[in-house]
Formats: sequence, C-alpha cells, structure tokens
Amino acid sequence: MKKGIVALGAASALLLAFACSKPTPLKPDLGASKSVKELMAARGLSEADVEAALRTYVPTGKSDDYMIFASGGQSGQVLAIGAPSMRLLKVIGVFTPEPWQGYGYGGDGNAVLAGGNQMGKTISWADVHHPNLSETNGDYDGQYLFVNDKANARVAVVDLKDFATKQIVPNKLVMSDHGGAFVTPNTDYVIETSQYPAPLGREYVPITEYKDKYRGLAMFWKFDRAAGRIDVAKSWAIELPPYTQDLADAGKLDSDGFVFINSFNTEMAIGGTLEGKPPIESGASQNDMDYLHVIDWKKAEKLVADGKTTDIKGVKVISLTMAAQEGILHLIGEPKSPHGVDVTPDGKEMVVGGKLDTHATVYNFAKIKKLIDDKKYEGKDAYGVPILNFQESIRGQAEIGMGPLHTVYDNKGNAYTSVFLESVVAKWSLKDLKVIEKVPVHYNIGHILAAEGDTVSPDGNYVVAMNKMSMDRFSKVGPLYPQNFQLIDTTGDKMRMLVDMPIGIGEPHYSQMIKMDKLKPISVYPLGENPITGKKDPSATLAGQEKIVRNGTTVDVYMTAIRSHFTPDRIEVEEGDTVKLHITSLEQSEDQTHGFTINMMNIDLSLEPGKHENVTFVADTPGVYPMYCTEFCSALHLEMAGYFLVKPKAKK
Ligand code: RUQ
Ligand code: CUA
Repeated sequence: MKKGIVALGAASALLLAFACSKPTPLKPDLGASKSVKELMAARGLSEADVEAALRTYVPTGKSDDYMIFASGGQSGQVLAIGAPSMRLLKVIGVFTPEPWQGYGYGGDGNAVLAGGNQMGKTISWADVHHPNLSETNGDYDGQYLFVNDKANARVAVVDLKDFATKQIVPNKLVMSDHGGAFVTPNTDYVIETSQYPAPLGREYVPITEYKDKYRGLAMFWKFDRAAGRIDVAKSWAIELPPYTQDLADAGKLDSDGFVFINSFNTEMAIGGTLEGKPPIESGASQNDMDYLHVIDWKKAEKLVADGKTTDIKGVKVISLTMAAQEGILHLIGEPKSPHGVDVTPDGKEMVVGGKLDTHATVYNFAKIKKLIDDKKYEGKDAYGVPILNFQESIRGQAEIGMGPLHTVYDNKGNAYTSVFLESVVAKWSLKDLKVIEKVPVHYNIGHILAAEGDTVSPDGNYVVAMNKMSMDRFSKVGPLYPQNFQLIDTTGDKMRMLVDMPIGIGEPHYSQMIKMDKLKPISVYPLGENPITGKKDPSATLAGQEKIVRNGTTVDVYMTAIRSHFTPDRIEVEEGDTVKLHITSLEQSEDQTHGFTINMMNIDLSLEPGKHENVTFVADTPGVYPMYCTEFCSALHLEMAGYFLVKPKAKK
C-alpha cells in the first residue's frame, strides 16, 4: 500500500511541475482603447477571458443570483459570498471574535462565544468545516445556518435573519468532530459525528486500551425551529466503534430517516513512532476496506423516547451494544480510506470517494435496506455490529482518477467529484457511471459545492472548486498562499472555468450555495431588540429614559445612540465600580449603524439600527477614557463622542 501512496504523491508532484507557471502582470488600459477589441488586444485578453468576465460581472446596483456560505477554516468564521460575481459580502463572526460586528468585545455576543467554551477553557479559534443551511422538505429554506468546529467539537447556529451567530453548543463527550453540521430534511436534527476516537466523556484511559475504551459518537442535536436554537436537553447520541468516523450525510426522500458516515482507520492504528511503531498514517492504510456506517436515526429516536439510553455526562447515549442489537447501526465495506459520502438528490444513492482508491462508489439505498430488512449479514465486527456485503450494497463504481474526495450534483443526472491528487473536477454520469469530462483546477481541490447542490433539486448551473493551494494563480504574499475558490459554469456541454476568488483567510472546507431570493434578512432591528435573545431587551432605553443609576458599587447606565450623539455622553464612576452599560440605538432607518468603544477597555460594539447591547465590566483603572462611535455614520461622526471617567478611590 505504502507504494501506492508514494506513487500517487509522485504523480501529483509531476502534475504540479507541468502546470506551474508564474503569473505575469496584466497591462492596464486606462481608457486608451476605443473599442472592446482594442481593449482586449491592449490588455492581452482572449475571447474566453472576456466571455468569462461577462458571465460573472455584476454591475454596481445589481444583485447576484446566489449566496455562498463558505467555511472560513482556521479563522473560525463563515464567509458570505455573492455568486457569480464572487464578491465577498460579509465575514460572519461565528466561533472567533469579530470586531466589525462587535462580536466578542464586551457585548452580549460574549455570552454566545462563552457558551462554546470547552473543558474550562476559553477557545478563541475554530477549525470551521461544514456550513449547512436549514432545510424544509429537503430544500434550503434560507432561515438558519449550522456549522461545526472540528478542532473543539462544537456546533454553531447562525440566524440568517440578521446573519449573526446566536448559539454555540459544545459537545461534552468527544474531543473532535468532522461529520457535521448536516441537517435532516426538515431540520429536526443537526448531526455532528466525532472524528478522532477518545474515551466518551473525556476520562483519561491509557491508549493501549484504545479498542476497549476509545469510541466514536454520532450526536443528534435537536433543533427547535420556533426558538431558533438547538435544544440541548432534547438532543441525544449514539456510541460508535473507534473507527475514526469522517464525513456524514443525512438521507432524504427514499433514504429519509438514515444517516451515512464514512470512516477510516478501521485498523485502529494508534501510532507510536518513537516506540518503533508505524505512524497512524501508514497503520491506518493497511486494510483495503474501511466501513460505511448506516444509521437508522428514526429507530434510534424511538429508543431514546423509550428511555433505552445510558447517561454520559448528562447526555442520553444509545450504547454501541444496543445500537448493534437493535438494528440501528450497520456497517458496509468501503474502499480505501474514503472521504466524502454524498447522498444523491433523489435520496436513492450515496456516493463515496475513496481517497486512496481511484473510484467513486455508488451505494444503493434500496439494496442496503433490503439486506437490513432480511438481516442478511456478511458477519459482525468485533463490537457485534452487523456487516452488509459490499458487492450486494452497491450499484457500481465510477473510475474517477487519483484521490476522489467529495461529490455534488446537478439537475441533469450528473455528479461532480473533487479529485485531490489530480487537481481536477471530474464530471460523470450517474446513469452509466462514466466520466464525461475533467477540468483542471489550481491546485489541490478539497471540497466542492454546487448551486442548491445538497437539496432534492439542485439548480445545475454552477460548481465551485475549493482549492487549498493557489500556487501560480496570484501575486505572492509570502509562503502562505491564498486559498482559492474557482467558479465553474456547468450549464453547457463543457464545463467552463469562469473566475478565481482568493479568500484571504483560513482553509475553506465545505460551502453551500443558495438562491438569493430565498434569503429574507431584516434591514433594521425592532427598537430595543437584543439580537441574542431575539426579544426586546428588559434594559432597552428610549429617548428621554436615559439615566445613570448607582446601587452600591454597581452603576447601571441606560444609554441611547442616535445621529450624532450618545446620551449620556459623560459617565463618571469610581475606581472598582462594576459598570453595566445598556445601549439602545434609536435609529430605525436602514444603514444608520453606529459603533461604540471605550478606549483602552477592549470594548467594541456594533449598534445597527434598533439594536440593544449590554456590556458589563469593572472600572479598575482610574483615568479619562474617550468613548466614541466607530462607524463613519454622519457628517458629525467624529463629534459622536463622550467621556468615561474613572475617579481614583483615594480622592473620594
Ligand atoms: S472536509 S476538504 Cu474534505 Cu471537512 Cu475538508
Ligand atoms: Cu455614529 Cu459615527
């Protein structure tokens, strides 16, 4: 096997060597050319270049057709991008403080971020992987976005009413996740499955007891749509074998009620390079087959309702033994160190890319269901989980190329697979499983997305390659290269590369692309609304109600902001006082956003029209602190200022 990896590596190096070229600067033409033809000649643009530009150019004042919600990788954020223009519209603060949105700098967003603390630690970054839009009947409904943090096993809820993060739920049982945050077709559940096995509930157990005590987990977070929050108390989980579960997808239509999870390292390799053992990398690549996990979550839900769960750290968990006995979990072989598992739009099949295999394997749900119903097993694994026969579970395999990862779909029966080592997007037919075309991308493509691609009815017009190394594409910015999105038009017979979009922050994993007209964001908050609770804040302050109230050493300041002043604009407290600012923006017209900071205090808020924010801090250092509005809100923006004074104790 090792040989295989080396061979694939060398082949990809070869491809890179051939493809590599240095970008040359394009000549400017500042109005010298009189016609488009002249302009093209002057700038050295081909007809294809101009055509691509015309297909993606969105003139000022016009809107894009789609919005992409993209993983911001290590930035901990989510990007909102217009397509086809590929213009960045917003970096949504999710797991990481975001200063422009005043998220995590003293305001109510602090509590959201703190909700994601794990093991008593403040975690201020995330490895954002897979944003998923809420669905109704298997179609994106434009209401919510869920996203997971692989590094710290957390899931966040973003409300698309205001594009703001409302909740972060930490998974208290596992140490990392990857199969998330996938939704069931009506968003009953947000699914988060673990990645690197560890003892559930985080006890210390020697690694030599890996097989007995280390486990994986499939978490089913119950989503309360009316509240717009995950209901932690109604959520539950299924214990899984320590097979390093990878990506997951929820069934739909025919396969609704099921969840599919890939795995690698069914060898259960545990490394030990210093002790002369093989590294996990090669230890985990011995078997020709790993296991696709097939979970009947509707059946599991009944078991949970019947109380057939074990309590681990307050979470209801269906034990592995129970899952095996009750027919909740089945395994099927899958070739070799697979990565993505992607359910087809009709819900009838699941495509699995075999990272170290050249195929995409097409599993057929009806066949699997029949094997399960007939209890026709090939055997059981060491944990008693029934195994279904591989050949009897699949419809066939598509010969894709080197390193197939993820697959998305169009509306014409085609699949598009990202091929990592070859650096191509492979378009192939679901009908005869034959590759139709490959288009090179720059360079290593990881994830891929399609317009409305994870719904029951993809649109079929765009695919985006999410590439990890953009060597030769852009001007150099040091040894860390920009991550690159490439928009591909899939409407014609041939795929057409349209535009590059370097994203400038962390490594993009998954994204989803929704029809713009499905999104209905608000322009202003109702007066005094606290966006975190979604209700009028009890401390909301209207014009004329501003006041400073002292209660012992606590000072409550009821404040308002409106063009171009804060009321009060002078606040004086004593050293050691606990200060609680309650600030309401009295603005109700679109775009009248103010910011608020008290210098040197690490306090920074965004006050969109109508919004209410609360800030609590201890005034521990005497001094004179300017406070001012940080958005250039009006001609008198610079005058939108005041003073926060902290009187030393001794001078009372
Ligand atoms: S995923 S491409 Cu394949 Cu979480 Cu990263
Ligand atoms: Cu308000 Cu500047």
